[in-house]
Amino acid sequence: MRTLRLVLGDQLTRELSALRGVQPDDLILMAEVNDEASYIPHHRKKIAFLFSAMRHFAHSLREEGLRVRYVRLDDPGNAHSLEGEVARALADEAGLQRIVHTEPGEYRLMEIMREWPDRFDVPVEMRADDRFICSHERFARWASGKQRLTMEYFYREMRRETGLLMDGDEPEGGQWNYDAENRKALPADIRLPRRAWVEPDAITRDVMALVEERFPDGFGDIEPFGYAETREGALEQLGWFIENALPDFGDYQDALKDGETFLFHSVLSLYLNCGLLDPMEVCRKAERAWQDGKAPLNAVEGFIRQIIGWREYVRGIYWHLMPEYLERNALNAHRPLPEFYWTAETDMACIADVVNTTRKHAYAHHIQRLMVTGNFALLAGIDPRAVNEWYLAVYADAYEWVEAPNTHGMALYADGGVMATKPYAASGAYIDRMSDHCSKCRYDVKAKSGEKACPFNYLYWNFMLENEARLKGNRRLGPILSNLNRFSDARREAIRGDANRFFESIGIARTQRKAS
Ligand code: FAD
Ligand code: DLZ
Ligand code: SF4
Repeated sequence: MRTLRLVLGDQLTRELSALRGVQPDDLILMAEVNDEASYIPHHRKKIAFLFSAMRHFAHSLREEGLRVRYVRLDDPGNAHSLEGEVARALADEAGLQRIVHTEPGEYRLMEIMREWPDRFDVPVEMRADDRFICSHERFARWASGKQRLTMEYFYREMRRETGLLMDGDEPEGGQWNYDAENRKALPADIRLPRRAWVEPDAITRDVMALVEERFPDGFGDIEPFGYAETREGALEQLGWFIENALPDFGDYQDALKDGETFLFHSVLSLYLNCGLLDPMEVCRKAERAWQDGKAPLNAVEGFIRQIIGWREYVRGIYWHLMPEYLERNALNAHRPLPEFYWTAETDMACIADVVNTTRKHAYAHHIQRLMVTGNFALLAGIDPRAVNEWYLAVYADAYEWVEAPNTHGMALYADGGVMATKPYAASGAYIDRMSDHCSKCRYDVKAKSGEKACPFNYLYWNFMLENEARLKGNRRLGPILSNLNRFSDARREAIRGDANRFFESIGIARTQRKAS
């Protein structure tokens, strides 16, 4: 049966379920469309990366002798929606008898695609996305009947099922998790590995010019580029990481350094999420490095946990709880997103550094996302919709299945505690301990109140005051809330005064969080 096979921009693997059984006279459809490129104000490097990776992937399919209909963003006649492009392909080529595609990674697109059997005259087959280790059914089975969906227990099941770092039924080294060893600040004299960036080729250069022309006012730098665009290039990046950064990945996983974003991180999420790398092959290579004595267990276990633990877990949570998940706003947060999330124009050195990095690379590492921009948004009570939109837009690895649980759940506690047992709220002391930002900041991280005080300090207590009633049943916050309970009225007023003055100064005082 001649088949139209649709491949989306984040499905760039020859192993894709939609390509299974492909025949030489089938037609593979790939399309650059405005609906996907503009539904959120994506970072321009994210768009350029994905379009170039799509074009390279289409090229590799053609080299294999397969037929590809590739629609460019500026092609005349582009319908600018995936549905419109499927319709155009069916109209232009007679004899296509069915449509096969792989389920999308975002709920918004799933809702559209679920309608396709009624929209088209030929049968439509939507196949499972089996690039993940844990299927939707497997996750639902794990979640069923549980009061708490604790990542650590999910992760242990994934370890058992994959056999990664297992010695029979027991974890290698006798422990499941070595996180306690993974919270070191960077020594001042540490040598950071220098990354092997990729020179953009002619295809990437074309795409960069297209993005520059079509999105002249969009967020983010296109140059310098530097990311790989093919599976071979992504495999080289993986090899570089395993050799040069994995050994120290564990120790300095949580560290922050002004002007340095990559540190010992892998910078592989953009390749994993668009299909250029497979999660199991990445984990197997890391496991091999430990077996060969090239990387310690705390590093390799920590790295593998991020992939078969966190990555699979957040996808499970997303599909298990959508669409209701994103409607939650458990802390009733309604302030608008400050302008400095886009401009980096703030005196807070830590935030300016993360936003600058984000603008330059469409990348920030986990602690930058969670404990700097995420923590600020949590403390300041920024509306989760605005925060989710920002994270979905600005990172090259961002798709809602992975962005939303991390932002809505982990960073903002907007899901009311599905992902985290307590809000990840932290004062300036945490950032000072893990970074060198504070020594470069105009604010004083030791000062608790007044003009010069680090805003994270009084916003931390203001957050506790605003949410005192909502959080009072949370046992993990017990000691903090009892401390708060002892604050005099004058002290409470001073905290509120500092916070309000600060909100005024950054232009977000207009919507107040409703009292609990
Ligand atoms: P490394 O630190 O080298 O980790 C290795 C791999 O583990 C990553 O490549 C990634 O695939 C996986 N991983 C690590 N942590 C997580 C996590 N919490 N959830 C899922 N996978 C994880 N990750 C995304 O891929 N896309 C997003 O849109 C995204 N949004 C985030 C938003 C917020 C507010 C926060 C706190 C985290 C977010 N993350 C997201 C998770 C994490 O920050 C990134 O995966 C990581 O920073 C990517 O950089 P890396 O490849 O160098 O990761
Ligand atoms: C992110 C993205 C962008 C910017 N552009 C396209 C596109 O033009 N065509 C396409 O097929 N996919 C694109 N994508 C990825 C999709 O948005 C992604 O497949 C869905 O969000 C589901 O995860
Ligand atoms: Fe950030 Fe406060 Fe440190 Fe400045 S003093 S860098 S605002 S934590």
